[in-house]
Amino acid sequence: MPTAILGDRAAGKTTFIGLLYAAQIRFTNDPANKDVFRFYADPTALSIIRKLYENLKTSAWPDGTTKGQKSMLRFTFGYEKMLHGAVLPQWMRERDWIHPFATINFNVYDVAGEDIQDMTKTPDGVQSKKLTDIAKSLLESRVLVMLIDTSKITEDCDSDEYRSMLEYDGIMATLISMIAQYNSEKPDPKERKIYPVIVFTKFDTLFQDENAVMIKDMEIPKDIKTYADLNNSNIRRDYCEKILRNFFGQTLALLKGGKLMNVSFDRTEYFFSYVNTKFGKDGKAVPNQRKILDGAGHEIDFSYDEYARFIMHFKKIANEMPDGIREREEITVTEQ
Ligand SMILES: Nc1nc2c(ncn2[C@@H]2O[C@H](COP(=O)(O)OP(=O)(O)OP(=O)(O)O)[C@@H](O)[C@H]2O)c(=O)[nH]1
Ligand SMILES: [Mg+2]
Repeated sequence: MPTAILGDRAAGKTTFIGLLYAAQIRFTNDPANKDVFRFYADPTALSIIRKLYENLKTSAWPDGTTKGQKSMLRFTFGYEKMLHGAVLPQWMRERDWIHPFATINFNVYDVAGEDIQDMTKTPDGVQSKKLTDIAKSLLESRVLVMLIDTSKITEDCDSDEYRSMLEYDGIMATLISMIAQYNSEKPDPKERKIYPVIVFTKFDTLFQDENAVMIKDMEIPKDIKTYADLNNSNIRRDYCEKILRNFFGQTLALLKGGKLMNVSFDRTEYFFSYVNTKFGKDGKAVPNQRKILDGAGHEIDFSYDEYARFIMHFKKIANEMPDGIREREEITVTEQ
């Protein structure tokens, strides 16, 4: 399932991928999740992503992604398949599989914000043969992870930030439109299903900033004081749609309208991403680490629960449209 991570310059795309990897590790190794989830990362992905992980664990942000640079990171995610009341296909029954795993190939593209901006600037971008490799990979993606940098949301309509926020709203709307058009040409209706995901990044900056307009002006229910209050999925959806309605109206409208292109858009899911920061040697904010609860050592101080939720969202996709089914025993690792 090709997955594109879309976001403005410095919106936190590469950080998001690094944190997702940290969450994959923690989620897999958590004894409470025994056999719920496993992942495999190919060596090329590991050679890139382990650096990101090392950086975040040692208080460094990832390097900026340069224009034209495209990393494709390949993972396979495996999820224990629930069988209650399910009728197994004949071939699975013949093999006597009692613990099937649904697997999904999670191929994620990380590109520079600049390339994403450029893509949407070509009015004839979709029809023309001039599509860059990067644009093609993004348009082929079935899971669209759109990052919104919450630190850049502003109500000050005379500011430059306001203009760039509007511009980014337009970029996201254009991308959705391009993806709908591109996918509408595929003959198989199953291939035309798109799973949109919106991730609000740098969420730490929102709750720390007293001027965070969303909190004051959006009549957020008074009981929302911490991220934990957003765990309820209805509150979460209302809250996030409100942010979009107020600040990213074009994106929300196009997400709804995309369906008219004969492309099926799954319900948008929302997540929050943050890394808590501390002041580094040069006085700049760097990723913080915290002591592992009930253990030894340190871990990245980030919104792990949100990433665990994201991993479980992929379970839904894997169950709906698995790339493969494997017997659990086949991928059992020997515990040391
Ligand atoms: N406070 C805070 N800052 C963050 C967070 N995530 C990213 N940042 C900051 O945002 C900067 C950009 O993050 P990247 O992940 O490199 O962003 P990107 O979207 O990959 O950027 P390009 O590849 O250059 O388009 C980082 O260097 C950090 O300074 C976060 O969760 N909290
Ligand atoms: Mg980047």
